[in-house]
Amino acid sequence: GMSRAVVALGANLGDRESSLRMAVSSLAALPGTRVAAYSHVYETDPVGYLDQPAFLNAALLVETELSPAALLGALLGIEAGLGRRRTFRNAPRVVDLDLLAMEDGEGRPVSSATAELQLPHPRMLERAFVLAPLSDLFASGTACGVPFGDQWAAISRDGVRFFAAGKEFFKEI
Ligand code: PH2
Ligand code: MG
Ligand code: MG
Repeated sequence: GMSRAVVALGANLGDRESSLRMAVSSLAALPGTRVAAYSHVYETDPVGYLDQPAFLNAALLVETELSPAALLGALLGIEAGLGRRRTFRNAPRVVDLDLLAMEDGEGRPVSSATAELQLPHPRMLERAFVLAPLSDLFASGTACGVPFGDQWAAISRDGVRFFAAGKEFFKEI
């Protein structure tokens, strides 16, 4: 069957809204892939490198026949196609598409520890700008085998502001 994947989106350069929408429509157009659910959109203060504009962040639940490596390659291709230039760690970006967690076709969580791909994403539980959209997607508090609900209840939500309802924001794609 199809694998399930959780993808986090971020944008803080140029037309952030357009970049998020174009990234989602590009993802939905990948072979053997559909967007099963999208979160609300949040405006978030930068974390890690502070001297940069606010981000828009969201997350998607994706169903795909692609392998984890192929999906990661496709995400990097979409980033590059939308004009992402890689400079330094945590630098401002037109769009960032992070593969957070994945399940194989039998619903088993995928783990990976290669240089190219770490699954689950090693920092996903540290960031309220990731956990807020995850909590929209997974009322159970577990995302493709990764429990995050306790951490979402405990983490500071400072710097994470509701921006738009996902249903409205992504309806034109
Ligand atoms: N992404 C980063 C570093 N810092 N801060 C916010 N608010 N949102 C992000 O998506 C983000 C960040 C590295 O990918
Ligand atoms: Mg990234
Ligand atoms: Mg990132």
